[in-house]
Amino acid sequence: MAAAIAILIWFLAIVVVLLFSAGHLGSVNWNFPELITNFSDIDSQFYLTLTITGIAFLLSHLILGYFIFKYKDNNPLVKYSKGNNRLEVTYALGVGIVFIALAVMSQRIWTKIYFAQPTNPTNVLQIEATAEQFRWIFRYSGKDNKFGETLLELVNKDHNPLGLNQKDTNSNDDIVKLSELVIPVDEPIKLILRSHDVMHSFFVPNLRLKQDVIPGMSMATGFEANKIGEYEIACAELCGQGHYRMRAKLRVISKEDFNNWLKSDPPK
Ligand SMILES: [Cu+2]
Repeated sequence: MAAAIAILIWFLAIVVVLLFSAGHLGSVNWNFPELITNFSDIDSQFYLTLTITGIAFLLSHLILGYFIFKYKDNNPLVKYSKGNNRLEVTYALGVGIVFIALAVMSQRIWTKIYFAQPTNPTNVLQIEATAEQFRWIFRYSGKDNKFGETLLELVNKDHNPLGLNQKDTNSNDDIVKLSELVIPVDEPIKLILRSHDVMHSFFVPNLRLKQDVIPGMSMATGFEANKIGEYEIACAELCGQGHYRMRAKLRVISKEDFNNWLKSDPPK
């Protein structure tokens, strides 16, 4: 019986490792979705962590099976151990050093992403994304490159979802789009995130970008997409009963198409 358990543990550990390294089974894929930004550090950090924890997982299960096998049938060799301080400290230190090193490395990547964001508004396309239960509303500043005033009392779910003040000349040319974020390819984008109600999270798996949106705060995030196509935007914060349907489309188009798209869309 003990031998069967040992073999089962080895078998399961090896199967799990093989499945993870394959990254897919037939058409079911659990690899990352296609990367559409030049920033690939998150992927390499993820695979580094996965490889280290994978090796630890495989080794510990092989050793576990080995001991079950070795001490099967009440083997008289079994001795009671009262613990070994030196061994325990070595284990704890070893694991601690590996995990702290991984944490420091990922912290550096996070800092790099955070501080690499485009900050100079003159050469960066600024778009505002407002989250509300349960949709995303995107606003472009229009020709003047300035976001106009919004007033809470003017908010109307259907006709004026952001409460644009039409008396403000900066608001007149602002373009508001529901559930579709259109951006030009290979252009730095600064996204200003706001929320109308509760906490949401702006998540684009293909960009490896996830930023919480906090009501009462305006937070900026930056990115650049390098591949034309359509991608999914999701809300990654459980924000209510309709959370599952709070998704939008990210459409990356050529710069020329983008300029035409902006022109073709009359300001509201
Ligand atoms: Cu949400």
